[in-house]
Amino acid sequence: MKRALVTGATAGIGKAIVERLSADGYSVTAVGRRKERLDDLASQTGCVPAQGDVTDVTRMQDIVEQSQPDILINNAGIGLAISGLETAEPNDIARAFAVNVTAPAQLTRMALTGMKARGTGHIVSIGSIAGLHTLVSSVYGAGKAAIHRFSQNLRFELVGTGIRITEICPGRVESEFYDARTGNIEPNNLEHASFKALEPRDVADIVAFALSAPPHVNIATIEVLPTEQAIGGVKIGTKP
Ligand code: 8X3
Repeated sequence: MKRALVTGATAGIGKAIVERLSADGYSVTAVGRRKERLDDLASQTGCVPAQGDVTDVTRMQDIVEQSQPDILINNAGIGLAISGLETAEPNDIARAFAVNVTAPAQLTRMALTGMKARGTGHIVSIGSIAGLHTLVSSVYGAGKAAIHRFSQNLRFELVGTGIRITEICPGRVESEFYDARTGNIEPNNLEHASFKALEPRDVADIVAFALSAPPHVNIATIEVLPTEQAIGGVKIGTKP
């Protein structure tokens, strides 16, 4: 049975990935900060709950050593400072990069040791269209762009090891990420979509697809949008 480690597992895309991979027969360790939600998820899916903050290197090392993942899903992400640089709290900028960039790099480093020893592994990172295209947020976009380059260059570093690197870049997903009540973002044009956004399980299905490809096939980068979302255009500011 393949072992998967999923971060950001208590809500949204991460929770949907845990549900999907558990149903598909993977042994799943679910990492998140909210213990009650993790316990609920464990009783629903049979996953192993592992409470912790992804920026806590010591705790993450323990979890990786315990779970020995064949598959690492770097899903945990945070929308701090997503509303704009000028209004962002200094600590929010630091936390955004810590969660969205540094933590996936650290976790990947930790997981690679066992994967290399076993000669097989799969790192899946949930990026964003904000990492591929110019969108509203400088800080959030920079973090997701870092994940894009991280994934591309890691593939280069690991060629010849049998380890696959997949990056999935969703557009708008209906999840708590956009819920101002969770404290991630202030209410603005990133609030819940007024159109049919992607559902977390749509992204989980793509993860399952990438994992189920034959070992010689690496689904490298997938960009996925709601049908009613398009990217492009030029913004012109007028200074009086
Ligand atoms: C954020 C994607 O489309 O909501 O990851 O700006 S979008």
